[in-house]
Amino acid sequence: MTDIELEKTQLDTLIKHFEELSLLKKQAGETWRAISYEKASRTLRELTENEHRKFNVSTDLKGIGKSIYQKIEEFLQKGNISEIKKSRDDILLNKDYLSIINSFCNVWGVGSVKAKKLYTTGYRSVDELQELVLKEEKTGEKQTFTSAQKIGLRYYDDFNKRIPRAEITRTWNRIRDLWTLKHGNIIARLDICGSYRRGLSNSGDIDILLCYHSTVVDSSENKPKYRNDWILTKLVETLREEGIVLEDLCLGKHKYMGVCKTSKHGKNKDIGRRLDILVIPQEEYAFAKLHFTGSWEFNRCIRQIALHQGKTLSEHGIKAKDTKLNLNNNVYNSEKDIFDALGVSYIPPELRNDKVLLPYIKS
Ligand code: DCP
Ligand code: MG
Ligand code: MN
Repeated sequence: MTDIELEKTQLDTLIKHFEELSLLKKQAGETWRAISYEKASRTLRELTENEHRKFNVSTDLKGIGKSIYQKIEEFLQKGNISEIKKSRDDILLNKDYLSIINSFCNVWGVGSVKAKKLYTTGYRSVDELQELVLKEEKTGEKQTFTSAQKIGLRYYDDFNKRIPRAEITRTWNRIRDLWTLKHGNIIARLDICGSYRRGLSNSGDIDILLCYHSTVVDSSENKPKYRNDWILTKLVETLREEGIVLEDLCLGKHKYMGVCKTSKHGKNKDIGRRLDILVIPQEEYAFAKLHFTGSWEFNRCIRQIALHQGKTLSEHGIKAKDTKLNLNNNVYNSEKDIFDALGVSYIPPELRNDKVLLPYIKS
């Protein structure tokens, strides 16, 4: 290998190049490469202090191995290092890739596996996916999407619009009145949870939680007459008849997810809104209410506090961590009962953010 002798200005440019390479590799998540370019640039900077700027690959310079040496040679021959352009392009490509995958995952019902598959097939925008659905429906070709995903695509823009608080209140009053009119007062407890209950001025969806009077008994069978799934099915049926529910995304025994229309008039009358309804057994109600009020980060913290005390907290109840024994034997009627059991003073919904429980976690 020939000796390399560098002018001061060349050395300065090279240092800049290796610094940039280090940064690019860091951005690409290639930590080790980033460190090795950083080392090289540091060594070259030290070299500027020396009289001798001559070295070759066998010179024992810290951080300058064969691959760095080759890049220096390339720089001296061509005036640039091709790896820099390649790394810049990679980063740009990766950025596009991530933002496309993100937008696909933002379609209701599309997860990361499906999103990646769509990308690999060549789709690059939600618009293209929407066109694909239309084409497949027209030609009767094989279907790329489930029926829920198709709804997700049809309402893509709508689902990304926040729902004003007053619109949720109004919708809920309508739902409650309709239900009472048809089925009487069999619902024992009911709350709008999620961000609405936390006091936000607008929400991503409408989260309704309810439970029925478990004391209502069918005299012929001596069993609770109104089972969860019966209530849920009936409620959704009523809402569909009234033109409030537009589409179903999924209907389980306890949980319904769908699309509803909240306004008959006004500028929002044509927007499809996401509706979640949960029907919970009365003894689990307080736990479900705490969970579905959130926030997500608050839930994570309060579960961590329970874990430190050897308990696992979920939307169904509280258990001993090791024996898995149910600790719900005392009756937990309200959220306050759960806070009390964990030794945490009651925190109102408006304050249930990611930070409010930190003092309890540190101690
Ligand atoms: N939740 C949770 N973990 C999940 C999903 C939900 O802890 N994987 C809880 C916390 C949420 C609550 O359920 O606050 C309601 O879920 P939403 O997705 O409706 O979230 P928010 O209502 O908080 O926000 P948004 O206004 O976006 O609907
Ligand atoms: Mg919500
Ligand atoms: Mn929800």
